[in-house]
Amino acid sequence: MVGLYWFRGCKGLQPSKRDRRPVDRSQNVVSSNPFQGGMASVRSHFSFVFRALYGFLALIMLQTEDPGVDHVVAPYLPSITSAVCTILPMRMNRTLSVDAEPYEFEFEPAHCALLIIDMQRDFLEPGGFGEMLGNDVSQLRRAIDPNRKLLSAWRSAGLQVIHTREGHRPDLSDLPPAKKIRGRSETSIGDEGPMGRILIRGEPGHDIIRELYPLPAEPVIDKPGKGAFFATDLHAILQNRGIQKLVVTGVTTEVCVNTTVREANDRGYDCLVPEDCVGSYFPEFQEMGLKMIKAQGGIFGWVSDSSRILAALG
Ligand code: TIU
Repeated sequence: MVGLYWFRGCKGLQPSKRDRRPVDRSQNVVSSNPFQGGMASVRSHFSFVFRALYGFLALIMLQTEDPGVDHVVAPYLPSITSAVCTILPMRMNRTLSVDAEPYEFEFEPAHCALLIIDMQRDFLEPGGFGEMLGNDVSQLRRAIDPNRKLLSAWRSAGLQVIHTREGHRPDLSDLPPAKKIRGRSETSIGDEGPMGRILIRGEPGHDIIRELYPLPAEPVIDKPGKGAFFATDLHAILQNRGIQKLVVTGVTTEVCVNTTVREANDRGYDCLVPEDCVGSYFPEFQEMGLKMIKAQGGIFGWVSDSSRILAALG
């Protein structure tokens, strides 16, 4: 009996017609946001308060030992369910504002994804390929903890997370010869490195560091280039999930993060880069890579830091 009422109440869990709005692919941007303001919002708050009251009553009744409690409680279960179903979309569709440069970055949680770029073992771990090339990995490693905190808050809020990894097929069929020979290094992509074959999918060094390891539900984009949109299905995933804005973190600031933010900007996404969540082996590139993004009124994005994003998430 209780189960039946619960099931009926859960109809509200299905996306509304608004949320199932079509995606305008010809323009490469998603349709307008579904946030409701004004009277609709006031009505929604009232309805939530009343339904929450009923739900509260039902919870008190659940505490009783009365064997007939099923009959008493059942009528209120849809109210509990509706209250939950109402407050979740309300929280997801509110507009949040992050203190940022060149001006505040506004986003609705339901339409903003956290995109974590290439936090891979070979780039970040001591003994990896990055260090083998003579780079100071501590310059990148200081982005780990801020990323961990931001990722944790993003997950707790039920928001979308996407990870990327730079790498190639084991047969190197997607590796441009120009990229293979670039740098004239003795050891290059596809060769045996300190953590397996360098930048090859499936090798230990290619995988994401333990601290930021993806959950099963979080898409991982395997990208053959520096930008996360080149030769990947990232744009399709973002469009299908109604994402309009991105918080972009990861490494390295001036290479894969910068390239991805530029690609995203050209496809109609607004990007916010928290400076403590991105890293470069070179301090001067870290500084300039961020300056370039926010220059000229935010020529291709916004810059802030993780504490200000966490403050906005509340
Ligand atoms: N992810 C990324 O930035 N790949 C690089 O190759 N970065 C360098 O800085 N080399």
